Amino acid sequence: MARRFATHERREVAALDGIWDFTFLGDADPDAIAVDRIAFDDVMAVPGCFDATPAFAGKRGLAAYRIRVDVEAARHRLVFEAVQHWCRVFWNGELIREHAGGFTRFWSETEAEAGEAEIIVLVDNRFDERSPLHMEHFDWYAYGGISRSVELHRLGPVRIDGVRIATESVAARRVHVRIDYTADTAASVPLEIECDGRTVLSEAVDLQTSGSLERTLELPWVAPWSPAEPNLSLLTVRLGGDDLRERFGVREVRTENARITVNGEPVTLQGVNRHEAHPQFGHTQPEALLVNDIQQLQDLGCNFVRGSHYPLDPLFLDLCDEAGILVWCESVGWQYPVEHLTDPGFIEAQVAHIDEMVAASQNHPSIILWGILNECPSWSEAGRPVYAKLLGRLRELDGSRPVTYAAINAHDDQCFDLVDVVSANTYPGWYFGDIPDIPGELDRISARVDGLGLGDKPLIISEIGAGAVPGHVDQLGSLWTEDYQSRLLDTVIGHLLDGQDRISGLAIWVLGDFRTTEQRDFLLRRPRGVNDKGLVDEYRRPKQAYRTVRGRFRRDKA
Ligand code: ADA
Repeated sequence: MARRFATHERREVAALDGIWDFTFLGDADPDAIAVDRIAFDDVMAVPGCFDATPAFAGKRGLAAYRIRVDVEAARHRLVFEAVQHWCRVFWNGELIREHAGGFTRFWSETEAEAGEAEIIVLVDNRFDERSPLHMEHFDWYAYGGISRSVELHRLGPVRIDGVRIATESVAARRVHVRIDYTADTAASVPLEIECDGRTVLSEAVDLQTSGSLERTLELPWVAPWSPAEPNLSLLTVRLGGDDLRERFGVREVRTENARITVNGEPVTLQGVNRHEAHPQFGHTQPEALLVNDIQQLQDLGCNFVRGSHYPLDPLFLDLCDEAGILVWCESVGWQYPVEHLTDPGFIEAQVAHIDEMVAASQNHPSIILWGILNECPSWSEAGRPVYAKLLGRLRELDGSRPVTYAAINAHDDQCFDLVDVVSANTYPGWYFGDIPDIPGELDRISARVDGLGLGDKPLIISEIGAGAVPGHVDQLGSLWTEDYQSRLLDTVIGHLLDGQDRISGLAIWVLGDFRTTEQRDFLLRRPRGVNDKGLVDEYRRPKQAYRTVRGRFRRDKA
């Protein structure tokens, strides 16, 4: 896929993005489909979301995608950056992978024969037991399709499956590198690591058929990454005949004295939540749209973005790395009921999804927080073990970043002791109370957290906002007007930036308007079928609140 750097030089990679053959199979049962007899009568863009296109708008069901490629006899890896939200992958009629979850990278491999190969992907966007992570009642539209890029990699006898680069010491410019590999047979092969064009390691290593190589590297020439100076480095690993390049930044994120610090410097997070959704492209994010969003974040004076409520496009994260925008990256989830959180199938699916999220995004220096389970029952005894398990899994995978979750009700939450950063969603002046109640509500949240004995943990308001129908104004500045939203956010920022010092992070709900679920009770609360708490509308046109927030966030840069 188009990243901001080439990920391979030696490994042969073919981009499969383009127009694929397509057909919509509706309510067909995927188990009953003979893939060799599918009649492809249409075409579809990859990446793309079929249910965002005019012909299939709003459709739920099974769809089939097909592409034909010429390959040489070799092991091949098909890499999907994301498929929404359940799929089966077939190579010349043979099932080679099933995947559920959406929003994360996965791959499947096959020993290909020389000649033309037919790749068919069955994609399902229905809500059923095949996709335990998706639910109909989420407050966003779960678009379906091959939503991010697809690549075909030709592999040799040794494969690099991942490279993780973690800062050990900023002062010493020391990083720890872990190279995960698989190999056809145990063998001795050369390992070479190059950073920013300099060879930093060259040796022979003994490989098993799978395993990891770990090395510590000192990179004295590298300048640290920070929001103000987002310096980036490129690390190329060559192992046997294979290679993989990753980009990283040397930086440390910690929590100290109730603040998040980057390289020891406390940061105040001022930013927004961001959905990856567009009326015409669904969850697919054309490059121009990503650039648009980064420009608007910078123009607003944001130094922070929360990826709500699923892992973000890798190219967006590349752009955040370059812009020095700090990111909260979270696993897919939205108000799952208690029964869900106690279902072993669901927990297993969350763990697999979290593993994929971390594998795909762990080298982005912009990511300073891992999150899970937006607004789920962290208030219940039954929910607590799941929070403990998933936060524990995140720490196991990556102990270098703080972990958090966004609580739906800070006043009765039971799991704040489990996180490094306490995060609360709250809607004073919208779902309860009036605009003048906002400072009191924010102060009560701080008091509750401190009252729990957690005064040393950083506290973030991870959502707060109000709906505004684009262009809607009246004499009263009443609910749903651009005036009301603007006044509400002005009060929020005024209090958080100038009225108190306990809360050190804010993510306004939300950067852009986005389509909500098709559930009727939601539609009755969401004019135009859109969650319209955006600072910009779904086509990124600024509302009045955009200018208000911009003025407040940029107060010292005007
Ligand atoms: C919640 C939720 C968001 C959105 C928001 C709203 O806090 O986390 O996804 O649904 O409310 O607009 O009501």
